Amino acid sequence: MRRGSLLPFLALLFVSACRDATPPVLQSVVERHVTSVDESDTDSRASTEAGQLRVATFNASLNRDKAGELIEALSTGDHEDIKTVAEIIQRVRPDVLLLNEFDGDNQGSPGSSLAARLFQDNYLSVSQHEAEPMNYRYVYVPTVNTGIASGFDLDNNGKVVDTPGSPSYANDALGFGRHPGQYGMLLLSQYPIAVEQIRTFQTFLWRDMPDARLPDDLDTDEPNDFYSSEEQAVLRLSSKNHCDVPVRVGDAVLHVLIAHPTPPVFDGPEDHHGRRNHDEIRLWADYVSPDASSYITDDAGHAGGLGEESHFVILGDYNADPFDGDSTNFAIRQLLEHPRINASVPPTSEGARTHRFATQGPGAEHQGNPAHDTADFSFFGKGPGNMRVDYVLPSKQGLKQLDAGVFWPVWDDPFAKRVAKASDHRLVFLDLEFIP
Ligand SMILES: [Ca+2]
Ligand SMILES: [Ca+2]
Ligand SMILES: [Ca+2]
Ligand SMILES: [Ca+2]
Repeated sequence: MRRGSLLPFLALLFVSACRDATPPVLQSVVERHVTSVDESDTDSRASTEAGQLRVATFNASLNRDKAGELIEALSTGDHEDIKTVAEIIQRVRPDVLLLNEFDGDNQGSPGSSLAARLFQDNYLSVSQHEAEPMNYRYVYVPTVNTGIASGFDLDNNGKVVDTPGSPSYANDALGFGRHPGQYGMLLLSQYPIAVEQIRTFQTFLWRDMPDARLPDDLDTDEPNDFYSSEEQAVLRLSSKNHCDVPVRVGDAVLHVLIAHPTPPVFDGPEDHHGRRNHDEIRLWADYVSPDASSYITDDAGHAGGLGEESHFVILGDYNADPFDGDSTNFAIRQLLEHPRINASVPPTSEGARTHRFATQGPGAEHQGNPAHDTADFSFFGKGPGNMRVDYVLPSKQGLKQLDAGVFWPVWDDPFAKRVAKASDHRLVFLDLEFIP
């Protein structure tokens, strides 16, 4: 958020009471769960060593259908699935971590939330199964479009639903959510967040993207008219928010680009979710392209994207697999094949590679390498199959990828069943080094 904005997204640092003084430990445990972590490197990795950092994304499935429910679960410190989420984080120990599907609330300090504080104090700060506690010094919780009433019948079911709580309300909201803040985002960092330079793109309208793939009502001659012109005047592109959060690592600045595009499913032949997912991903592809970003306007009214010299990492659940699933035109390839993005070595796990449905049942028709999958969508044999949907994508500029992995234990690992119960997604991490 830039200075001078009138919009209510003011971000302030949330500094936790105590600094994490413990060195990264338990690497041997991490190595049991991931395949691509090089031993010598992880042994020498120190989270605060100049120039190196571990960056991760994790859809932790900490969303609840009623406002206040997550706060309730976080208040006790003894919720089993949340303890598992905290343990995963304590074992991987990312320096910068995005959590997707972490419900937001307006009961915390600006730029944070009560849920974020309770998660830190009651779960991350507490040793889970003897893992070392983790104290993140810096927090950013953006406001999100999910669960904000649009005032229109966006799902065309004949009713404008503006009372929170129901799926019909969620479908008419600016982003799918039964209450404001559902499926929100939480960014945690050991490095200072340059709060004054945060840029958010929550209010950017879909129709303001050149050649937007606005869906079409196939029964009319008019093109791209699934949403009326009145609806297009309020319909935001981002289903949650897109945020450029600069993090200071020594003398360098790392632009952490966070988002969570809508799933490309639950729609009809007009493909309205698929098209939105595609264009939400495109926003970042354009944002890191100096010759394509001039149309992008942030919530403070400033236009343009990142310059060629910027260091960035794109984080989040993008709900799109490069080879399988329902995404429109394999939308994630806009990022994976982008000339400024280094996607050369996908994170892998032994757990995904050896998953029961990796290559049979739901996975039988998949084209993608099952070892690259990051989410368990096999649903005991009845789902679309495991997918690669969660990404940590660094810029080629200024960053070298050292190691990468997906925290997906093999099934006979004692931790595997708890991990599978806590979330359908797995944590994805990359170790990065700043290079001249
Ligand atoms: Ca409706
Ligand atoms: Ca409508
Ligand atoms: Ca039409
Ligand atoms: Ca797959």
